[in-house]
Amino acid sequence: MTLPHTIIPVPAQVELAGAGSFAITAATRIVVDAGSDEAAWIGEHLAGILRPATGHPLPVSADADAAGGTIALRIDPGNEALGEEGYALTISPDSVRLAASRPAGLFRGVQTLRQLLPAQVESEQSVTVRGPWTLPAGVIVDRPRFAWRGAMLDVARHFFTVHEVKQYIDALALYKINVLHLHLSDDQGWRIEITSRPRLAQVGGSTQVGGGPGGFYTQAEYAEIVRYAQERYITVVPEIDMPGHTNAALTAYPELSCGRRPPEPYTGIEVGFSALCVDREDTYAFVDDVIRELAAITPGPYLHVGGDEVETLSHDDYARFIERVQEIVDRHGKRMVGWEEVGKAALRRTTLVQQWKGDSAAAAVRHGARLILSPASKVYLDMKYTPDTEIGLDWAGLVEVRDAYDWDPAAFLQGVGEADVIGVEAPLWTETVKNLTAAYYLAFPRLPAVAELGWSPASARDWESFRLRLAAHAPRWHLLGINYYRSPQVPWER
Ligand code: TNX
Repeated sequence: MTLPHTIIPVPAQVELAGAGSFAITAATRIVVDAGSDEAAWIGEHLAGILRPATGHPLPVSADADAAGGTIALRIDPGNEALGEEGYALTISPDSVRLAASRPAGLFRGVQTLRQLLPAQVESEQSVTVRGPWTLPAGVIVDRPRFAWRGAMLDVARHFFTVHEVKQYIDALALYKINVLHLHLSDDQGWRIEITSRPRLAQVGGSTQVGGGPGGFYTQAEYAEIVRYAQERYITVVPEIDMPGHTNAALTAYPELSCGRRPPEPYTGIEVGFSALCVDREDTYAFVDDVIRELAAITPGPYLHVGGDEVETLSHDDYARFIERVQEIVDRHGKRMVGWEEVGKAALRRTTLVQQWKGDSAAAAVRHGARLILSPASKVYLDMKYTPDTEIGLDWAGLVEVRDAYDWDPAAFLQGVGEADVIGVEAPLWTETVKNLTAAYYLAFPRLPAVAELGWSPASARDWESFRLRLAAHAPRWHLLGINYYRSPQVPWER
């Protein structure tokens, strides 16, 4: 079977007619709309991808007319049908035109263009011998099925540096993921500086699973991650997990614990034992300090407050706590996101509920909340692929590539349809994940599977086609330094 293309996620509409191709040569220019900083940045981003491997200069300029030999990037707000992130890519032998109604769509389209070129385009060295750098003539019109296509990285169990997070963001961008959920606090570590509560990072940040040194982001470093993600049209959603998963915070401020358990640094991987003292007013002053500072440094509309796995509180105490936190998040101008347990509380219609283990999230839908689907048995990237996988957990089962790919978010939960689902997200919990190499091994190839699940129309998705396209991405990952699991379900190319 020869594939017409190997694009992941598969576009909504593709017509590659076979009528010739456009060659990127020493004379090719990139032209962008005059007066648009974002288009100029996206043009430079494209040039930055193409220049090293092709060795061509590829100047970016704001010329009005796109003559022959140009790749034109155009933002046309009139093109409403393309929505926030859609794009239309038209390739003919003498020019390439990429049009979108919003800059985010242009950026997504650039990733498609990138994937239409040979994998060697990802090389950092000129490999002109691998040319010609041709794009097949045709038309691609594409837009996402779901608005939320997320990846979560747990930087609490093991700390990841700013540089490592940026590398993960680069991998997300290639697959049109648009949300990076950062799990910033847990029993084993607190990872964000809160200036009004300095001990959180200083004391709570000094541990991690296995006893390593931990670490935290200063607010400036966090802002740097947010900016890097924003440049790739990825929204950062920070999570401070509460009222459970708070042992690290309690080691910093023991008075918040009601003396429930003497807070000692924790470097194991059990869950469910810690909780903030929900009936003390001090606790809400603490929550307000944290949420206020986090809201101020987070341009995106969402703050995730966790809410999972609290085994030490009554149903009512838990629900009251979540309702007060929801009010605080609202007061600081953000929308709350919580793990499915928050459905025990009275939720606002603007709140998002993240399903992960069961069907309790379906109840939240009846109250008007929308769901992010992250079923552990399908998309938890920390689950082992097979019994032999050297890292990862298996409490939700083994998750091979096909398991991650072959399901439909709009048919997964009883009573939860397409309109109730804002999208899908693939969490990577890091109890067993010490570094980026290990993170990539678990994320690839399941993350591209989830990316396609979230972006592509159900009618365009097909396991047989996906596994062949996936196979063609391996050479790209080799050049990008992305480690991956060579699943026997995929006929990998060298
Ligand atoms: C469950 S998923 C958790 C996490 C663990 C994960 C390990 C969720 C909301 N809570 O605390 O890291 O399982 O797979």
